[in-house]
Amino acid sequence: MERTLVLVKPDAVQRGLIGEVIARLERRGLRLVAARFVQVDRKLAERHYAVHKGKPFYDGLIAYITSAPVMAMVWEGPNAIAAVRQTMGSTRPTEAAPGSIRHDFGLTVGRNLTHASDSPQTAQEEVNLWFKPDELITWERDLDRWIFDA
Ligand code: IDP
Ligand code: MG
Repeated sequence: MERTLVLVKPDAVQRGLIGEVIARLERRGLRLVAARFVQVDRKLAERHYAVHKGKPFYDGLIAYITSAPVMAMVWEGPNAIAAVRQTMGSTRPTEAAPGSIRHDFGLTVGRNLTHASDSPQTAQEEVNLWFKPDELITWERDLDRWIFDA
């Protein structure tokens, strides 16, 4: 079982797509662990995107992620990290697979709607950055045995 951080970024919040993103992750079979609606401050933005510091798009990225609230969530399931990245689609919407969120709702990399952790290590770091341990809910869903095979 893996856990991964998902952000519905400011453009998707402004466009009324929080429910759409949640619906797709639920329909995929993933299980919600935590959720918080957050106005991101510069400090959190810089910590979250530290790996991109110094890149040409960094200042624009910090402005983007702090421009309106985000819906931060943790989702879990078998292969959750890869599954959620796939549901989001490639970083550039024009390279994202048809049926993915970035394909279906996006045009440009600077407004690509969502964030999802890209590896087990970043998933753990990002979950810890955005949520306190007691905000992560461990629970069982009656449907789990029909979706998870372990
Ligand atoms: P990811 O969100 O698919 O993991 P990353 O390469 O980690 O993609 O980049 C983080 C975010 O930075 C992207 O989702 C996008 O919002 C933004 N970004 C990445 N590359 C560019 C670019 O070339 N121009 C503008 N923004 C970019
Ligand atoms: Mg990334």
